[in-house]
Amino acid sequence: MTELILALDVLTREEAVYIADKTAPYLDAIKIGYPLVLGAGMKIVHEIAGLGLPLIADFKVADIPNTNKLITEHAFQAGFSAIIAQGFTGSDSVEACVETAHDYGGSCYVVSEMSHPGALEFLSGENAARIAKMAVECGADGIIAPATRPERVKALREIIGSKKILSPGVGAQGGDAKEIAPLIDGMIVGRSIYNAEDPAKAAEEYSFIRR
Ligand code: O7M
Repeated sequence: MTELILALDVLTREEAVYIADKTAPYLDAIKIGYPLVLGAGMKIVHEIAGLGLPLIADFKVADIPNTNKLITEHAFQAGFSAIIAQGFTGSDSVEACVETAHDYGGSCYVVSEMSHPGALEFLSGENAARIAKMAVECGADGIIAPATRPERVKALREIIGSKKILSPGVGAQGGDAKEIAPLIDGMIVGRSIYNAEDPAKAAEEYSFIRR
């Protein structure tokens, strides 16, 4: 079974509450990041948490260890149950997020390789592999890897074993849900659900990955 994670990148409280409410029956978790938090404020986290789904903080935390710790504490106090950190900052920064997340009984995922074309300029191949290995050594719960490049997901799986892979890039970015689903633990989907005329129906169409 692969989990379906909605990337709730809408900009207002009203849209967020409407879409989260309609799609919740088809979801395993909701990912909230800068677009919504900057648009609606952190109080939206508490409101969406009321639906009872796990909330993943996509702040791609990428700072020195102390700042990473402060950001992670803030996220868990706001109601998130997982946080996403960048891995390129190095093991001490990643450890700060992992340890803080675990102190709160939550999870931490580390971005190893991104899904967009520009990701190939600096953070793919050998560097992505090194980040994935480091994420495992730091005790992270899993990594973020690109649904747009299934062959890279397979290569990163070899490195991380049974740790989780959460994977964005299907739909709007061109990744194929059927192809990527068997390779990953969680599929992150944004625009092809929240921009659909009927977001609930669009989310339901991904239900085959959850069986
Ligand atoms: O389905 P989309 O393209 O509308 O949305 C994808 C979501 O995944 C969106 O929230 C992106 O910020 C995020 N994402 C990527 O698209 N690519 C990545 O490499 C990494 C992420 C992500 O979630 O990182 C944690």
